[in-house]
Amino acid sequence: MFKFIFRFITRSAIAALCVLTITGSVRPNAVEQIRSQGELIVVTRNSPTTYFEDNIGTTGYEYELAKAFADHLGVELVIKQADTLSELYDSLERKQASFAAANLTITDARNKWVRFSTPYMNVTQQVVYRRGGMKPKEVFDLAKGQLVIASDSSHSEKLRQLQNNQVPELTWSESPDFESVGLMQMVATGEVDFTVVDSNEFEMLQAYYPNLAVAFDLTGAQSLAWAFPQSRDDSLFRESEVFFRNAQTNGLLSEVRERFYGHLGQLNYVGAKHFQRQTARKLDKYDELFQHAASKNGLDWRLLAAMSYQESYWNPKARSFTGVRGMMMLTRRTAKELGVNNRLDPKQSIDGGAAYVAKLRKRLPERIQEPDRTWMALAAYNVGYGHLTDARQLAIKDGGDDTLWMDVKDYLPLLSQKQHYKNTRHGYARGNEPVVYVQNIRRYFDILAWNDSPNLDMAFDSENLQLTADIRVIPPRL
Ligand code: BLG
Repeated sequence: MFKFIFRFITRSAIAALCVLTITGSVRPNAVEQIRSQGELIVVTRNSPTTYFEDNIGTTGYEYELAKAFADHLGVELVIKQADTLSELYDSLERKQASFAAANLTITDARNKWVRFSTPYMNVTQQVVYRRGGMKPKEVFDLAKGQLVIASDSSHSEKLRQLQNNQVPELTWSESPDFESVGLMQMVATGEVDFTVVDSNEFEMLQAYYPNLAVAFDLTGAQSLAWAFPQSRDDSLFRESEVFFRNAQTNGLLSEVRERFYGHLGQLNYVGAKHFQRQTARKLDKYDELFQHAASKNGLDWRLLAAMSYQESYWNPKARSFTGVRGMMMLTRRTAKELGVNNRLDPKQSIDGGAAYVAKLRKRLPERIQEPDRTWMALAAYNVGYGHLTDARQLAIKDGGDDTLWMDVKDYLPLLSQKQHYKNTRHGYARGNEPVVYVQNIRRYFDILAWNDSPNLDMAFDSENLQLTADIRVIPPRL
């Protein structure tokens, strides 16, 4: 009898196992499903550090990285936009997206319910205050002013930890509707005293809000990563590990980082403040000239405006010691070549400068792709095409990649050192200048592009930011 029962049980178990194996092998895993649907759905937020649309198209650090992962899988990227962090978590939980790519810090609380990918960037949490306002020196000082942050954020988690363990008097307000741009704007306008944002967000937005500064770091280095919903099927997660491993070795990660963060830090407080003031005062007067010249030459008008600001602070009568003149600072020789007879005439100068940079961009070898192509054309505009070519040659000789601005910008400064320039075709050049030149223009361009961005407009518009949103006050624990 026992024997019979035993046999029955083993047989049933084997049968069940077979059914499981068969159905298991029939049901496609996450990666197979994504491939058969032809799309990867990723949830993110609309912000300068993640994903935004400007007039040229869709971009952002997270967007570019997710796009590269979609390419790796051979599918289209579909972006699902969440307005708040809780909305973002919600769509993860409901599995409406394969993962979240949204400047998310790996934290203990989040680690309990999501699975984080390989980290791709380190940040610190920073306390931001307004210059001339109350400057907190340490966490205890935060209780002296109004501190506002985003709910469900890593910042909220950190403040709660501090309140529980060291600073029970800590109090703050939080709302799901706030994100870093809005919070920094509120501190900048004096509506509130402090906020907490991630260092990469501060770095990116600092030029936009020159009257803001970092009071102190609230944390040490923390990692940003993609968040995958917990699931028994980890095929996509494992594929992301392969992707990140490749992205480390083939340079993709450093390229994307360079593209969005490489030029930051160039603009100091005075520079940013000046840019803001001049934009308000002068840009209206010339924007039509920039737009006209841009459309004639297939360029973005904001690039021309950024160049002209870097060249002359939008002063048509500008002149350098070397006799270079006008809004786009044409040399006498280049002006002649371009048929510009009056360099002090804003229209002639802008049209000439636009035609010249467009020509340089065309002249570069085809294997140099955007945006590096534009950055190199700018460098050539400033230092001369010949010197730029020399720097590219130096990069090649040294095992660098001459199609990447990230590499070429390291070799340009060598053109001022004899041991390097003596072997080049065009010899000595003040090679550091075009590097600073390009970085500044990129910075100005970012600011002008954000001013113009249909999506980010809302966030930058102070009328949309009021402390009437869904605010929760976190009281002290005394
Ligand atoms: C650029 C020319 C390039 C020229 C290089 O100089 O001027 N660009 C324009 O005229 C638009 O054509 O290249 S070359 O023709 O191949 O030799 C090199 O000679 C201008 C630069 C020079 C710079 N600003 C546009 O960026 C300038 O004004 N330097 C002077 C600085 S200082 O204040 O006098 O020290």
